[in-house]
Amino acid sequence: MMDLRNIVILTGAGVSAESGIDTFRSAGGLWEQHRVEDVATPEAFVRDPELVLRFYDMRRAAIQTKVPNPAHEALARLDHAWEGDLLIVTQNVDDLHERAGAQRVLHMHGEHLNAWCTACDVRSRWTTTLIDCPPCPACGATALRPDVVWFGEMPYRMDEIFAALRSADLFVSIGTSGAVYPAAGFVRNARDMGVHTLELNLERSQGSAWFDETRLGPASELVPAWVEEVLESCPLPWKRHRPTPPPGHP
Ligand code: BV8
Repeated sequence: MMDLRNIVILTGAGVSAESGIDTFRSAGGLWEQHRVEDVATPEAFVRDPELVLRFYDMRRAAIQTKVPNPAHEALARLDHAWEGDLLIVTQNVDDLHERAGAQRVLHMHGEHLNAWCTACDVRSRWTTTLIDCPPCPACGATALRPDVVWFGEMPYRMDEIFAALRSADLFVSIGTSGAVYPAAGFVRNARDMGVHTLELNLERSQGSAWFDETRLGPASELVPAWVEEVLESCPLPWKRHRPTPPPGHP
C-alpha cells in the first residue's frame, strides 16, 4: 500500500441502500417514482410546494426508521482510527454516517434532518414535517424549506472539498452512479492532481473508466474489507489509539 496519509471518501446512495434507503437511479429508485423536475428543483418548490414538502417529509420520516449498515460502521471505524486527514464527503442527506459514529462527515447536498429558513437563513434540526408550514424556531416566520441542495443549486462547502482533494493521497468513491455533478467530477479532479483513485460499487458507474481501480460488490462487504486492508497495511504512526512503541520495542 502506498505511503498513505490523507484520504477523501465520496459516498452516494449506494452506501445506504442496504440500510433500506431507496437509491435514486436503481430500478424502482426514487427518481422513477418522481420526476426530478417535479420534486428536486427550486422551480418545483415555487410551482408546487406541497408536492415537494410531502416528498421530503416522507423521506425524512423514512430515514429515521433505518439503521447504519456494516459499510457505515466500517467508515466510522476508519475515521476514529486514522491519524492522517480523512474526510467523508457524502451526497446523501441521511444521517447514517453520523449514527454509525463517523465525525469527519461533510454533507455536500444538505441534510434531511435540517430545516432551512428562507426568511432568516438559520438552519434548525428538524425531525417532523414541513407540510404544515411550522414557524422557524429562530425568527418565527413560516418560511421553512428542506435543507437539501436541489438541482441548479450550489452544493455546500465546495472549497473545503477541493482543499481536501488537493492534499489527498487517495480518493475513494463508494455507492454512487457518477451521474450528478460536481460530485461525479471529483475523480477527474483527483486524477489531475495525481491522487490515486478507487471505486467501490455494486456495478460499474458512469465514472468507472476514470478510476485507477474499481471493485464491484455490495458496500456492506467491500467497505469493511477495504478498511481492514488500509488499517492493516499502512505504516504507523497513521493509526490512532495504537501509540507508537518506544524505541527498542517491536
Ligand atoms: C450545481 C439532494 C452549479 C436532493 C441531489 C456539470 C457540472 C456541474 C453541474 C452540472 C453539470 N452537468 C449537469 C449539471 C447540473 C446538475 C447535474 O449534475 N445534473 C445531472 C442529472 C446531469 N447538478 C446540479 O444541479 C448541482 N448543482 O451544479 O450547481 C451551480 C453553479 C453556479 C451557481 C449555482 C449552481 C446540484 C446537484 C445536487 C442535486 N441534489 N440530492 C435529494 O436528495 O432529494 S442529487 C442526488 O443524486 C442525491 O444527492 C444522490 O446522492 C445523488 C447522486 O446519486 P447517487 O448517490 O449516485 O445515487 P444513484 O441512485 O444515482 O446511484 C446509486 C449507486 O449505488 C449506483 O451506482 C448503484 O449501482 C450503487 N449501489 C446500489 N446499491 C449498492 C450500491 N453500491 C454498493 N452497495 C450497494 N448495496
